[in-house]
Amino acid sequence: MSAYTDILYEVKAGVATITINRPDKYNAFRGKTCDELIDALHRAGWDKSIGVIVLSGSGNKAFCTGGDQSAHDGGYDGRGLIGLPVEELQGVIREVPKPVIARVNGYAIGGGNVLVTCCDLAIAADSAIFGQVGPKVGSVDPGFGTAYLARVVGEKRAREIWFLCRKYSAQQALDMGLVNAVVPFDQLDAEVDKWCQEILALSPTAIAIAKRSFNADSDSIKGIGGLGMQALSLYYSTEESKEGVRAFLEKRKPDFRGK
Ligand code: 2NE
Repeated sequence: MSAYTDILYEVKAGVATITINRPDKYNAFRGKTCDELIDALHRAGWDKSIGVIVLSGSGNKAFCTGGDQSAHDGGYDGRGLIGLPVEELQGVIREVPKPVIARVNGYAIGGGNVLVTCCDLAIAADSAIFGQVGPKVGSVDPGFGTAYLARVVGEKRAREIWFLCRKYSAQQALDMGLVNAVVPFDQLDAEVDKWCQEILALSPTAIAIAKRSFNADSDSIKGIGGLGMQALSLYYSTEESKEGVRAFLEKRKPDFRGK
């Protein structure tokens, strides 16, 4: 892939940092963003000189707010089943044989929260805000976004997150096990670096085996995701789903019951 437009890719002393660089869209991803993220994750994931991958968003407002709603017209843009190849993106985070750390610098909403869920570790600024919004905007992220979230935070909490679409503070995310640490925003980079350095001092092969063995237990969720995306692509063609997208773009409350 030639030069990236939607992401930044930086390598420094064994750490690859991949940053979604669409701050005007609160780092929402479109099809091209997903393709670039997949490419960069493969690039870093199979480079033996790299021991840790950090995934982040640019600026101080958002880590990632999921699918770009301005590129959604009865389906997102892109080459995947629902447009966005999100299940491939989530899969590659899990498949690269090294830890992927989410550096959560702001809103982690919708598909952005799912990226945090899929990352091996997550370190958040105390200003970060987490949540799912699918049922508010005519969508859902089935598979790792639902079933694996339940593995991470527990069934009751995961169902609450999806059925009520509330927002959660960084401290609440820490309490429920969605993130590993919370620090003031101005200490975020130092904290992420500290975790990277500790990992870099350890055996990369032992870590790769550990990561794959953790994954083996939850890999069947990939099948749930594939099935769910098939259903989602049909749901996107309904008036009920389209009402959610329209309402978000028109900055009003959706009216699902009348559809
Ligand atoms: C993040 C949040 C909570 C912020 O709310 P607020 O009120 O502080 O700001 P506002 O005005 O909503 O957003 C600021 C600007 O960012 C854009 C907005 O349109 C707005 O632009 P301007 O009006 O200033 O020009 N923006 C934010 N998020 C965006 C997005 N995802 N796409 C395009 N533009 C976006 C609030 O903005 C929010 O809840 N955002 C999430 C929106 C959303 O619906 N995300 C997709 C969820 S579904 C998904 O990710 C998904 C899936 O369901 C299945 C598979 C894959 C992905």
